[in-house]
Amino acid sequence: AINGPVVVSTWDAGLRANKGAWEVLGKGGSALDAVEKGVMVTEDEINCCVGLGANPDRDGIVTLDASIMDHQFNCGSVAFLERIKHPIAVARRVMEKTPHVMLVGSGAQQFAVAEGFPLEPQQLSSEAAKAYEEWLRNSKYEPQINRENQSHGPFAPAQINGEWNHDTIGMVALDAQGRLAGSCTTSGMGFKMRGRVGDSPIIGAGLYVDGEVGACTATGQGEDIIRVAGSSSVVAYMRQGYGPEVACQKVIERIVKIKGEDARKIQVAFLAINKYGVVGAYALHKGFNYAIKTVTTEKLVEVKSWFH
Ligand code: SD4
Repeated sequence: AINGPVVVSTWDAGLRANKGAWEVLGKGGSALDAVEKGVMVTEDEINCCVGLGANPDRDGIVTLDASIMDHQFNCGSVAFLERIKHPIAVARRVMEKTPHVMLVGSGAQQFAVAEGFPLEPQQLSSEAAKAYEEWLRNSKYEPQINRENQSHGPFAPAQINGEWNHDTIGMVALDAQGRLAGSCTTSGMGFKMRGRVGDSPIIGAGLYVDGEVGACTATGQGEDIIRVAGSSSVVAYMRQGYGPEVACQKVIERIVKIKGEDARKIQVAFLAINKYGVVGAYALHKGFNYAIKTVTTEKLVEVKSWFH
């Protein structure tokens, strides 16, 4: 039996995003439409890490990454995209209207404009302008190549009140007809090097969907999600028969093994759903949560972690 429809998405902002997705799922719509509409809610909000209101790169420019995938291995993504409000919608157009999977930078922007997406002014939100100013004051205006310094440097995931905090939104859903889909959208790490691309727009890293098996999305330190082909690896474990939570845990354990002591300085979390609508997640550090919405529930769930 299929427990659909179900939608889950990363972090607290996921509660509002799930409502957006439910406008589609609740009416019997497709998981693909739902995951696009859902994360557009977050792209419209002022948020540290999603959409045009988010934190800029170290040169003061907001650059956005997004990806989308359906149950039949169709996928599309954009990276290093500037001045477009809804990167997720552009990613879907890449999927549906081009022979390609991924467009980046000025080419992605050119495609978006040709598709009728308005070119927004290049202007930081007042929240981001303030954060950028503070960052400029306290941080050396240079890339930090020393791993030791990464937890304090510009590539650091935000640690707020001692809790690891990110706001990339990743969403995976199962519709009433049993179709899976996923989406992921972000401004990436705050104050990143210009041109830096994280895991979120990389199919198999920030997002992966196998319609016969399950779907997974990731949040956290993108570099360490990419090097283990994170979401794809989680789906591979589900294909071997592991449940979503154990599948997520196994890939977190692989990161722990690879990173050693450095694993203490980064956050990574995976959120997965299988084709039966069973949801599971696992994080490197405590503090990660996801939002779930079904016909009967709507809540935030605290996720188990490797470090406590
Ligand atoms: C990235 N995974 O670009 C994203 C960052 C993130 O909340 O999750 N931020 O590496």
